[in-house]
Formats: sequence, structure tokens, C-alpha cells
Amino acid sequence: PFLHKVIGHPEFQSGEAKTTFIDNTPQLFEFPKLRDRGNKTMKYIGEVTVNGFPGIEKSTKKYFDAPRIPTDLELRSDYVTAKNILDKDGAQGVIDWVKKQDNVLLTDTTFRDAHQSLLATRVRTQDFKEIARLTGEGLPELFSSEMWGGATFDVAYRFLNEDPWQRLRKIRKLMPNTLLQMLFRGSNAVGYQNYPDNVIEEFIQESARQGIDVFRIFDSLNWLPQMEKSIQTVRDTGKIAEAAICYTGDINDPSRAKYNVEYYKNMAKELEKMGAHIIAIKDMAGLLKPQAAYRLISELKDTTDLPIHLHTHDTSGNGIITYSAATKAGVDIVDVATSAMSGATSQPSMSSLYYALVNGDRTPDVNIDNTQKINHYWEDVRMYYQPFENGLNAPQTEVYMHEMPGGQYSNLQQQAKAVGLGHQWDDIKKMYHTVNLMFGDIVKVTPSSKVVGDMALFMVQNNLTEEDIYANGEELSFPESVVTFFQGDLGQPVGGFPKDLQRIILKGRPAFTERPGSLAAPVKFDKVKAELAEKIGYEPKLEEILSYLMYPQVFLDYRTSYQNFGDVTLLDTPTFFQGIRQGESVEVQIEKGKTLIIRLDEIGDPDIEGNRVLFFNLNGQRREIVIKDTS
Ligand code: 3PY
Ligand code: ZN
Repeated sequence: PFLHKVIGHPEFQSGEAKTTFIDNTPQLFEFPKLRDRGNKTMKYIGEVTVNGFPGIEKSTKKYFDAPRIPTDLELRSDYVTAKNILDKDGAQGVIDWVKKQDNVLLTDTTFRDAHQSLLATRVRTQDFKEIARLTGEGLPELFSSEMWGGATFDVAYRFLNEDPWQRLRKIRKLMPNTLLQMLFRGSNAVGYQNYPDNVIEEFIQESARQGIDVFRIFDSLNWLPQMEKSIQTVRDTGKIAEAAICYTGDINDPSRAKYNVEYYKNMAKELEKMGAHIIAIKDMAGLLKPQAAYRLISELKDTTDLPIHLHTHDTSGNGIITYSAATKAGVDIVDVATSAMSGATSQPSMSSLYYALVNGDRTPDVNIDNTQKINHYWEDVRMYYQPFENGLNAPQTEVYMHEMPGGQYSNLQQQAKAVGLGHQWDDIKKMYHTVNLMFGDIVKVTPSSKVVGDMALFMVQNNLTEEDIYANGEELSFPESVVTFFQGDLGQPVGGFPKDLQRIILKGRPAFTERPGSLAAPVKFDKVKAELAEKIGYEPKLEEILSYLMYPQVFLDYRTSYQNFGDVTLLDTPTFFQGIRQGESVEVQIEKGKTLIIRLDEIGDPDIEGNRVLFFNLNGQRREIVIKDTS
């Protein structure tokens, strides 16, 4: 019918159809476009229906009530937000404003660290869209929303078939009056290795152009030389450079003297000299105990005039007490998450903190009713992600022993299960502690934490003790990440590497103490652009080149998947993870006013090669899609 419509069109019949024919009569070409998108979407749904979603157990699709979307938030449309101040008065304007506040300010991590730490970073843009606008409108008093960076970049491409840049653009549009914040791993950007300086610069500039306002910059070993470039680049973009000190050990425990209060004060002074606008204390594992928090924040406030932004994880269950102590000591901003996405390995709850501080002199200025209404949405949406729950739903004080970051806990647990060590999880946690001490008591956060995790798994898997490593290490072949770490690929740990262990692990390979970024040749963007264009068949945008530089194979796999399945971010989450039931209709709004209505009528039996025909109905037309059953 499509061909007939085109051929039958008077302009075509007149013999005068030129290239403008397509431009003048787009309606004729919409149907095949729709059909193509429909086919791709049905292919994706069919694939998940028949073979399940990679990495989670295949099960019958569950029924969910539609999430409760708040319709009656109280709005303060005249409120001047931190974002408005940044846009009008620049970064210094925001800093001056923060310093003038009596109340403790809040950053909402729901869109990044909370789901990274609770649900293996799996929350999809589709589920942020509905609530992002309402969060921006209903909670204008927030300092910022942390919604990008860390693991979200990699996971979006790798597991969610999503383009993280698109997520950033969408949220930017939906939250025009909220500061958007990202977690940036210094010279490791959003990856697990060092990148040349010009890649770091381009990445920051592009992220700033696309909407990031606050960059929380850290180095996974607290090694200052690796933070300088990022801080300077962020300053040059006019955005806010928040330089983070990763917190480890216990400043009040004399047996952990390596990371004492002086260590943190010195680092804060250095970061101030480097040009930080804000100092963050990044307590990635949740080790900062309440009394230590009071002391640390008090002493930092005496050390620097910069605002202090505190980040913790609630793994031990002490998060609110820590924030309460820090608030008393004068902390300026703290990181919280909506209740349904808080607690345990995530951040403390926004509304719990509100009530912990209510009627005090620094009560956060948020509308608690709005907070709770927005939270209803998350109570419902979290259900979708049940297969990714990490199982830690009670306080775990063992974190003070193993010191594993909140975001790593579930990851390492999965890694352990994948190599058949799920039942030895308790041993792995103890070994993680042992490895940390063997490595000289290092800062453990992505990517250094991954090295400790890899070594712990390696030792448990091969039944090795610490003594075995020193006695027989020469014969062992250590994980690649451990070897390159001891070569200096991630930089230098506080106090340097333990020499004996370094010798055993490197087996004569060279080690260097220079900053890896200073040794790496700058990336030639034109060359990479041409190479990538060859691979994907079109001229890539800068953001695509950057993604390819960070994650070459992951990015190419994403492109392939996009070619096959189209834009699957538009599917609702239960369908995305669990496919479709026989007889069910799902609606996919692909554009305003354009909806695909897809019904699955029947699943055919597999033929001799395992191929099944799925009988669909797409917007009223019968369609057959063949899917290979891999079971
Ligand atoms: C990350 O780098 O992803 C982190 O969340 C570190 O805490
Ligand atoms: Zn964190």
C-alpha cells in the first residue's frame, strides 16, 4: 500500500517528482518509518520474551500498578534556585549564596548514587522522566541533583541500551532550574583507567555544554596531581568545581594514623590552592562515624573558607547521626536520597534527615509534603528493579571492617557469584580487608577498589593466604588490574607502594611514579573520528567519540544493538526487562502523537534450529517476527 500511495501521488505521476518530493509530502514516508521502528521494537520485545534479559533469571512477567505520580505538589515558582544564581552570577555567586545559608543544604542523589548503590545502577531514563520535572518544581530548594557520572555512564550503554548523553539532555530539559551534578573520577573520567589530559578536557567541556553544572572530582588514591587538570578545566568552563577528599579509616582511631585529621586538613588546603570552589568529603563506604564527623567538619571549617559538602553511605545504619553531627559542626551541604531509594548501601533518607533536624536552627529548607509525595513514585518504581536488589536491607556494621564502597558491594557480590564463589561471600569480605592492609592501607574507591576486589577474589578462588603470596608469589600470575596498579597505572597511593609486594607482583616489570596522564600522548581526535566513522558508518559527534574513547567495545556494541532494536529507551520498564505476555498489548510512544500499539497474539513452536515465529499485531496489522530460542 505504501508504494501505491507514492506512485499514485499526482506529483509523482506528473513525472516531476524531484528530491523535494520527500520534503513536501513527508506524510507519505511516515508509514514505512513507523513500520521499521515497529519491527525493531517487536524484535527487541520478542527477544526478551523468548530468551529473557541478560543477567537476570527469566520469569513470567509480573503485574505492577502504575506508579503514583504526584499531582498536587505545592509550588514556589518565585523561588530563586542555586541554578538560577549560577546562570546569573556564575560559580562564585553560588558559593557566596551557599555560605550565607543558615540551613543545611541538600543534594538529592536519587538519580545517580542511590540506584548505583542499591540497584546496580539499573534505573532507566524512562523512569526518571516522569519524576524529574516534578522533583525540580517541587523541591526548588535543593542545592543540586546528582544524576550523572560514576557508573551510570558505562551501565547505560552496557546494560540498558541507553545513550547516557541523551539521558543528560532529557533531564537537563526537565529540570531547568536545578543544578545538575555529576561524579567525575578525575583522570579516570567516567572509566576505570587513566586517560590523556586532552580527553579529560574535552569530556568536561562537552558535559558542561550539555548541562552539567557541578563536577564532583575525586582521585581513587587521593593523589592530588591527578585532580588538578579536572579542577582547572571545570573552572574554565564557568561551572562549579567541587573537589573531593575520599574518606577512609577513622580519624579517631589511633591505630589508623595514616589517615588522621591532619591528613584531611592538608588535602583540603591543597585543593583550595588548586582552585576548588567547594570541598567534598566523599565517604564512599560510609566509614565516617558521628563523632569523627563532628571533629572532621569542625576542623575543616577552621581550615578553609570554602563550603563543605558531605557525602556518605548508610551501610552501617549511622548515616543520619553522622549528618546530624556534621550539621552541628557547620557542614554546608549533605547528600541524601528519596526515602524509598535510601538507606543501607545508599545515602541516608532526605525526609528522615528533615525530621531529625526539624525545629532546630539548621533544618533543611524543603517542603516535606512534596518530598513524601515524590517518594510515593519511587516506592512504586523500585519494584520494577527487584531482580537487581543487592539483598542488603538491614544495617551492616561490618562495613567498618571491610571498608567496601556502597557502590561496589553488590558488584563484587555479583562477580563472586559469577565465578562460583557466592557461598564464600563472608570470606571475600574478610579477604578484602586483608588485601587492603597488604596494599598498605589504600583509599578504596572506583577504580582502586576494583583492584582490591579483584585481588581478594583471586586469593579466595585459589585458596591463597597472605603468607602464600609472600612465600610463593613469584609463581603466581596475578590479575591484570593488580599488576598494572602496582606499575603505577592508577597513580601513587598515600605513602607509596609496599616494596616487597610490588616486587613480587611486578616480576621485573617497570614501575613508574610519574602521573600517567603526563606520559600519555594526546589523543588525535580527527584520527579517532575517522576510525570510528569507518566502524559505525556515519560521521560521529564529539560525544560519541568521547564515549568510544572511554569504552570502545561497549560503545560499538551499543551501536549494533541500536541498529537492530532502535530506541528501546521508550519501552516501559517491565516490558524492557521481561518482554510481553501472550495476549498483552503494550504502548510505546515514539513521538508526540505517535504511538506503537504492540500486541502479542501467539508464540510459535521452535523449528529444528530453534527459531520461533512470534505473531504480533502492530497498530492493527498482523506481523510475524522470527526469534531464535537460545534455551
Ligand atoms: C563511582 O566512581 O562510581 C563511585 O560511586 C565512587 O564512589
Ligand atoms: Zn557514593
